[in-house]
Amino acid sequence: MVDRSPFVVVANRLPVDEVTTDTPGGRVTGSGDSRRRWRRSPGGLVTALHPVLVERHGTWIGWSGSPGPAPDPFELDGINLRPVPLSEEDLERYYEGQSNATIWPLYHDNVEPPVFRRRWREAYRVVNRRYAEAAAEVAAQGATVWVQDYQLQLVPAMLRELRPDLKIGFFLHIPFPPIELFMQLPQRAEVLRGLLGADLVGFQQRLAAQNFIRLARHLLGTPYHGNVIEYEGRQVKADAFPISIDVGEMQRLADNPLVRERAVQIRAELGDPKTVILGVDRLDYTKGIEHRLKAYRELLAAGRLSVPESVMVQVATPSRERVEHYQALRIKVEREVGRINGDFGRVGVPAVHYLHQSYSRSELAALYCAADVMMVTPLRDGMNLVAKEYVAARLEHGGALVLSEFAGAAGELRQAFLCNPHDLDAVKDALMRAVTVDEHEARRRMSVMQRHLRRHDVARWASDFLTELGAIP
Ligand code: ADQ
Repeated sequence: MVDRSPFVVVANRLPVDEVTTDTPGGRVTGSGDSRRRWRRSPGGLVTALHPVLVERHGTWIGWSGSPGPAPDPFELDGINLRPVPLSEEDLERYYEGQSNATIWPLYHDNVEPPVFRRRWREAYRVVNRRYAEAAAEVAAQGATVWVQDYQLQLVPAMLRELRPDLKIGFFLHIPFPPIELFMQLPQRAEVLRGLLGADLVGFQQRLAAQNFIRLARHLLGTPYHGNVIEYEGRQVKADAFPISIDVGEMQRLADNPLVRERAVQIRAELGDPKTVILGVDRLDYTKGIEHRLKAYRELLAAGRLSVPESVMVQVATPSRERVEHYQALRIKVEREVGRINGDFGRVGVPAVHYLHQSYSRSELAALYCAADVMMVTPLRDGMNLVAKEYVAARLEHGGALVLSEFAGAAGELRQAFLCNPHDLDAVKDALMRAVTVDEHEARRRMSVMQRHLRRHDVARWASDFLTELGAIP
């Protein structure tokens, strides 16, 4: 039994991965048949929250990553972990269905049509209640509970009903849509009331917080002043907390001689081209991968870029592979890659290197170091950490970032080559400006963005949110 905690994080996933017997490393937990090995998963969120969790004897509630009964609660690296069980059916309906085929596209400007299913909605409700009950069980009297992201929007209200003594924060990692789009959601009032169960609702951008405040007024008639909503005799604050990365970690990696050596090796393996253009994304239709490839193809066709002087590397991390939209996207992207290589590649010299794989942090850092131009062109993105990682990894190297105006990161990384990803000519122009920028100008832009990131890393994001939550009476 896990002790009651004064600080609790609730997220869809636990920040750990189970290690199989043939993988080295990992800590053993439990005893007898229940002995399992776990390793902390890499990621900014856990890095940022780890010190707070350790200091406050915190507990993290989430799914372990394997369907079926949940493992017993355990401790790893000073954090208490409380697994929540998800069955195959929960995964299909709550996670792949309602979270990733309904809410995800709807909150990303409907870039793919959302699918609405009553049984998914019901599963979302049931699973959200399970997380809320787990939080109610482990939270100490008057504890702070921080709920994360779009999979768990009903948890704040459910938890408040069970435990009115708690201080509840919620952070949405993805965009929050304008009223007209949100109104399509069949569960709209329930989701809105779910979020209003929190004391503080955090968003990536100010515009998203404003969308939320206006929506509450439109749908429930709640009065507000500034960014505080009056709801059922309580005050709910909505504010922007742009998330960031562990800047120090990325800079240390980029400074590591082995990583630098690997970057040189990558360039050599690519045939030492003049310009390496890089894309790193989850294979997701919001990331604008197809648009980017098309822009590159048109530049090659027009002779504004040529192979082998320039080469593109597109890393597309496998993601949500059982969801239909994602299967269709993979086919489209791979067809486009094939077309470009068919038209512009030569034997042993492809125009696009396409990698549908996951990489270690150090290999990613080496790719960032090897790239002259980084293309981050999502059609809509809450923040986009890849853009920030590239900037942090560049140290003194210069390099250029092409960045979509529709990524939250565009609000901060103003020295990037900004573009509207829906406007192919604008993407092509931004890419050409990035390819041809002189070194001095590139360094100047990069150093302004680096300075911003050094002052706004993920630890500051977490502390800003928790300080504001703590200040709410
Ligand atoms: P994501 O949509 O997953 O996050 P992003 O912010 O770019 O997008 O984060 C992706 C992370 O995965 C980065 O840290 C990146 O390094 C890593 N990654 C990508 N490809 C990889 C690969 N092949 N191998 C290993 N690691 C890889 C959601 C929202 C974003 C928001 C974040 C955080 O959609 O808008 O920025 O949450 O709030």
